[in-house]
Amino acid sequence: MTVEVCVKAAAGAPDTLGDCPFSQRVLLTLEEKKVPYEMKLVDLGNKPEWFLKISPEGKVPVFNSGDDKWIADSDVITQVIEEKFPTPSLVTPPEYASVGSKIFPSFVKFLKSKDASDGSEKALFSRESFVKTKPAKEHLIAGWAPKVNA
Ligand SMILES: N[C@@H](CCC(=O)N[C@@H](CS)C(=O)NCC(=O)O)C(=O)O
Repeated sequence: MTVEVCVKAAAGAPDTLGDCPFSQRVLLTLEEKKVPYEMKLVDLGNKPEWFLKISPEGKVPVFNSGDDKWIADSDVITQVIEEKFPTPSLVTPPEYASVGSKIFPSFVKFLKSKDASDGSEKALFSRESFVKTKPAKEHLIAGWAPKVNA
């Protein structure tokens, strides 16, 4: 049984991981739980037939836990991963339910930061799972350019 996940390839570099936050979320979940998986990169600018069969809406990520049933939507996928691979739990304990609302301000701090050494980048991206799954700098945002500029 192989866990498989289709994620976005970088625009113009189909063999390289792209910059889709929904794909990254699923990859981070698998990495944090140390679930072995096979990653399939999908060129969204040139979607292959096999991909459209398992993802009729043409969206990534899609995931299957080894039973060949492909599931779409990162919210649903991360829930299924949590159920199938409960350890370590990534469910937010009730006492930390408000943590999500603190993440946004730290993103804002990072985005507005003019001082690369103020620790805001490190605070967000120093986890091993982030380092392992982050797209190359040249593919960040650039991958969205055709849509952003459309
Ligand atoms: N609600 C979905 C959104 C997924 C989504 O919009 N993915 C984008 C890439 S980040 C996509 O596949 N877009 C289709 C396209 O660009 O053709 C999720 O949470 O997984």
